[in-house]
Amino acid sequence: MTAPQPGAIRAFVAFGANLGDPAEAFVLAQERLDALPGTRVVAQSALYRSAPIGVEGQPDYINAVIALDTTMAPRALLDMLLAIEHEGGRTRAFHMAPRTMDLDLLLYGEHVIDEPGLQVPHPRMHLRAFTLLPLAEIAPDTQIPGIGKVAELLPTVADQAIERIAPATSAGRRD
Ligand code: PH2
Ligand code: MG
Ligand code: MG
Repeated sequence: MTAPQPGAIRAFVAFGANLGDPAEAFVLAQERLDALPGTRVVAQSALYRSAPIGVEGQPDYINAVIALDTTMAPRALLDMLLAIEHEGGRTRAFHMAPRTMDLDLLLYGEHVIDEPGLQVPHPRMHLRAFTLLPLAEIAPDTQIPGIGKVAELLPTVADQAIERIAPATSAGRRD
């Protein structure tokens, strides 16, 4: 992947869905992210299917990772992720409820942030094949601050079943 635009931060967002039409939700997420102020979607992984981790008896998840260049502050970006989830039909019936769209901020450059509701790097991203595989597909050399390089972490999640199902549909550009 190319270097971030001057003045912008390269951020990575995890997409997850196990309700409704995940492929459609993924396109909506990319369109809305690309339309944020000072923000461009610069890459997206294929879609990946895996069994839900941490919860039983739910449909499989469809996961992917989106790379952004943004001048938005991390908290403002997080607020926008929640707004896009809402537009994508996200409800919060209970903890770990099936969802039409989950957007998690994985990385914001090499910044380390630990605030209520905003932890970057995402504290479990390096433990999950459903974040590491799509991230490795688009940015294998990325450093997870305090953890290591994405490509070098892949063997540690090799026991987690995950299937790459389709190249992503790019949302396209408005300009
Ligand atoms: N998200 C969760 C809990 N478990 N499992 C998979 N496979 N994919 C997810 O995105 C996921 C999960 C909470 O956000
Ligand atoms: Mg979330
Ligand atoms: Mg999540």
